[in-house]
Amino acid sequence: MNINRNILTLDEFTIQQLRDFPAATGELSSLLRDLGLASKRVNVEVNKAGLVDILGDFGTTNVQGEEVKKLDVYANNQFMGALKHGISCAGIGSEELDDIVIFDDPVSNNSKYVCLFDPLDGSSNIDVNVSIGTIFSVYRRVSELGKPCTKEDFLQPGNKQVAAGYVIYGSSTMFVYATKRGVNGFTLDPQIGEFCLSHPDIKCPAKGKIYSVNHGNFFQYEQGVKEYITACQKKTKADGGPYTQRYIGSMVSDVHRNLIKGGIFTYPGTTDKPKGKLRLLYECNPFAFIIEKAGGKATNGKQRILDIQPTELHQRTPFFIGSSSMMDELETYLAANK
Ligand code: P6P
Repeated sequence: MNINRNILTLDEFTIQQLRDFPAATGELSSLLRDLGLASKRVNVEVNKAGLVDILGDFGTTNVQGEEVKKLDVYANNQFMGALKHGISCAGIGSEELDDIVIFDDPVSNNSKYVCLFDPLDGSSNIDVNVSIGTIFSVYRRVSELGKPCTKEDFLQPGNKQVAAGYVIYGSSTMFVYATKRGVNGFTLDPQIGEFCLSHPDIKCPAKGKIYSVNHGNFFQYEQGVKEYITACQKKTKADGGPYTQRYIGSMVSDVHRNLIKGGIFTYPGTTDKPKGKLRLLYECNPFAFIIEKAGGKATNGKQRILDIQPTELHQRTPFFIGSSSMMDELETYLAANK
């Protein structure tokens, strides 16, 4: 029987991974499907945000001290709810919540994984219809199965992640995730309501011509960063340029573009904010895991992001991520100005 199933859905793909790895229990596949379901629910609201009174401030501020938009709260609750009602997650950490949420029920306490997420990154762009995204990170627990998960489960270095990914709510909605076996992208087909494999085995080009930086902070950057940015501006055809500067102000969009086309994204520390703005656990670690599985690099300017030992749930880090050759060139400027 000739079954034309050349376009795999996310669910079919994750289940196929089980076929290829019989030792797998299916818990990770189940967790990824839970995240996919929550993403579809958030996508519906993001796509109609301008039509219903879901815009505007929720009247509170989150742990980051930022205005909380209603969609942030909705997205947070969708991802937390999907994971709590699943069978694979013992607890979560979220940008929107001060502390971890330990699910602490018999099924969850026997679940192997914990998940960290930024439910709606770039939410300040919601009101102006700029692409936004969800970012997630999955760890195998280090705490004892059968008991509630603990803070230590969430404070593992990024090199211990078992999966990481993001959803980009853009001109189309994509679910991109990485495991040790590589990076795969799925585009939502609204006609069937399924994420379909559209970008198999994503690799980040070793070279690129796009650099992403907030030039408004230029004079607050360290010397090596300023010199690298200036070098990007001076690139000619003879040395792999000219480069283009692209900065959307929505990290998921900027990093996704650079992952596909090649490029470098930077959110350096500044004199005002030496640790930068971006969060290690649920923004930088997941993207660092993804980019490395795709052949790129990610550092804090001094060390590999994935080797940083976290100490706090919401800690920030300077962040540089992208094509390997561009990251190598950046590192020469940073090293020359230590
Ligand atoms: P700035 C969005 O608020 C965000 O967290 C990232 O998605 C984005 O890359 C960054 O902040 C933009 O920050 O300071 O350049 O506006």
